[in-house]
Order: sequence, then C-alpha cells, then structure tokens
Amino acid sequence: MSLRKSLKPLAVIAGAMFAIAPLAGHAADLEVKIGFAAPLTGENAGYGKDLQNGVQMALDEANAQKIKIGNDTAHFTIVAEDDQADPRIGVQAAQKLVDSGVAVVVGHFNSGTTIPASQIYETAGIPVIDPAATNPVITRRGFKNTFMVISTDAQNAGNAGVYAVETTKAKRIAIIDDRTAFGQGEADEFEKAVKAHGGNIVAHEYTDNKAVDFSTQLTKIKSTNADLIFFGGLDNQAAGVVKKMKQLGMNAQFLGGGGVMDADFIKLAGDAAEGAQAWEYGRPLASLAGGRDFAAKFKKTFGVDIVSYAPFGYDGAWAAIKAMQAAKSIKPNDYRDALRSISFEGVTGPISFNPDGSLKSGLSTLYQVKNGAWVTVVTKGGS
Ligand code: ABU
Repeated sequence: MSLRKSLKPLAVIAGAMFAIAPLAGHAADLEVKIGFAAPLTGENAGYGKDLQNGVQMALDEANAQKIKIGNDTAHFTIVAEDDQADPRIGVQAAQKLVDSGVAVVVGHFNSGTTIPASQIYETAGIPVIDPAATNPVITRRGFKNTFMVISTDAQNAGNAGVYAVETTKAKRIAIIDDRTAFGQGEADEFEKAVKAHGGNIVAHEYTDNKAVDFSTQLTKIKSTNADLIFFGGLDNQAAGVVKKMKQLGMNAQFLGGGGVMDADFIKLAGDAAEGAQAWEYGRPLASLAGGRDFAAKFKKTFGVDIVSYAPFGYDGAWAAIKAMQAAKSIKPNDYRDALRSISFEGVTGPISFNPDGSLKSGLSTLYQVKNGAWVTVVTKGGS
C-alpha cells in the first residue's frame, strides 16, 4: 500500500471525529436554529435591528445558561432574514426560514408582512411568535401556529378611540392613515371605538407609507375645523404630520397609535412634537420588574439604546425556548401545546396566550411629549 493510499482512510476517520466533536467555544449537543425575520434594510430597518438584538439577547442568555432540552444541552443560533417590510419579500423570507429547518420563527415587524408570512408558517407547521405586528387579523384567522407577545390594535387603537371621546372630549375627530395593513388597521379600530362611544368623525384621509408631504390631507382636515387628529402609521411620518400641522397653524390635538412613541419622532418633529400624544403597546419598560436592568444590559451588549420593540423580541424568543424545555423537544409537533399553555413573567409583563394565540391580558399605555421628552400618562387594559 502506498503512503498516499494509507493516509486516505485516516483522513476520513479524522474528519468524522471532527464532525461529531462539540463545536469550539460551547459544549452543545443539540443545535437549535431560531428563525428571525424583519426589515433589516430600508425605512423600517431601525425597528428590525432593534427586534433582532432583543432576540439575540435571549439566545445569548439561554446559551450561557446551558439550557437542557431533554438530555441534550442546547445551543441556540439565530437565522435572520431581511423581509424589507415588503409583503412579497416577507413571504420569500418565510419560505427560506422554513427551508433552512428553523424550529420556530420570531417575527416579523410589519403587519403587512406578518399576515401573509404567517400563512407560510401555518402550512409548514412551524410556530411563529409575533413580537411587533399588531393588526388584529394576525390572530383572528384561527391559525394553530401563530402567537403574539404584544397586544393588538383592537386594544391599542381601541383604547385611543375611547380616550379621544371620553377623556380629551374632542368633538370633531379626523383621521389620516398610511393604507398599510398596520396603519389602516389601527385607523379602523380607532374609528370603530370612537363611533361606539358616540364620537364624531369629521374626516378620514389617506396617504401611503412613502409620503413626506401631508399638505393635501391636512388642508382638507383644517377646513373641517377638527379638534383632534389621529394618525395611523409610524414615527417618521407622524413627525411629518405634526410639523405640517404647525406650519398650517392648526391647533388640533395630535394622537398617534403604535410605532409613534420613540426618540426618532421627537428628533424629527422638533418643537412641533410638544404636546403630541400616542398610545403604545404594553407597560413602560421602566415600570416593570427587570425593565431597567434589561435596558442597561441591552445598551452594554449592543452599544445602543432600545428603539422600541426589542423587549418583545426577547420575550418571544424566551417563550419558544421555555416551551421547548417543557416539552423536551425542539420539534413543533412536540412543543406547540407547551407554547400554547406557557405562562411566565417576561420583561414586558406576563406572557400567556388566548386560544387564538393572541396575548392574554394585553395592555397599552398613553404617552405625551412634555418639555421635549415622552412622559407616561396612563396604562389601560383592552377596551
Ligand atoms: N405595531 C406597530 C408597527 C408594526 C406593524 O404592525 O406593522
């Protein structure tokens, strides 16, 4: 036998030994892929990266704790897809995650991507835990694999509608929405609640989520003498609306739904932000046990402050890990029931699910800009 020939079997054996040896740096014997999808490029990338960091923080903690699933020590790895906030790309991202063999997905950010993507996960039988998208349709379809760790716009925008009528005493209420699944969804829930409580809608105007000029809509609304304007859409456009209101000399109150209450809104709107009000999902982080520690650890780990939904991403990932631990399996058919009946204290509050997968006891909080900063006004359950 030549030396060349005799070395070949040895190389094969050595290769096989490396293949079964634990990976350097951790003693895992069960690799668990956690899927994640959100916009990681484009206008909404800040929200997406924030969510991804929240999920990563949960996985880092679980890996440090050497979580056991059955007899195996698990090592959790994130498999991230950029859905670009686009429904068509969101569906492709979902299919890629399914094909890559993820055990669960935490995502997406936009209601417009989450609604079609959750159909892909349902067909594949893979649970998706939604940490940010809030159109009520997401859990109204009765899917077995869709769960939300954030309250819906039936609650959040519903609370805004009741508040507009009963607390602000606005008599002439106008609405602008961005016609996305999110903005339109929350505007519809707001309008429904206003009408159910005897309020008066004087205008409902539309824009799209790329628009930067709201003169046409606001000029029409000004002519109705509206005393409160609700905006269904995200922070950057909400800032454009309040700036234009100021330029047009409008004194109506500004009320936002989810996705408005963050530092970007104040930065973009400047002085026009003062007095703006917005309802946002859940409780203020600082009021929750562990909230301040979470924020400090997040800053230390990633070098940036939380933008908005990172704590929900973190809780979503932990919900999946805890369900897998309880079921002693990472197979969806084994752990789905454990996920359905999970109950734990997350960093955002208690996490457990209604039969349709929506968050039990969802809450939302009203904030207002005072002296250039968001301050908490009140927290409420669903209306
Ligand atoms: N829920 C806040 C914004 C994300 C979305 O639902 O589209």
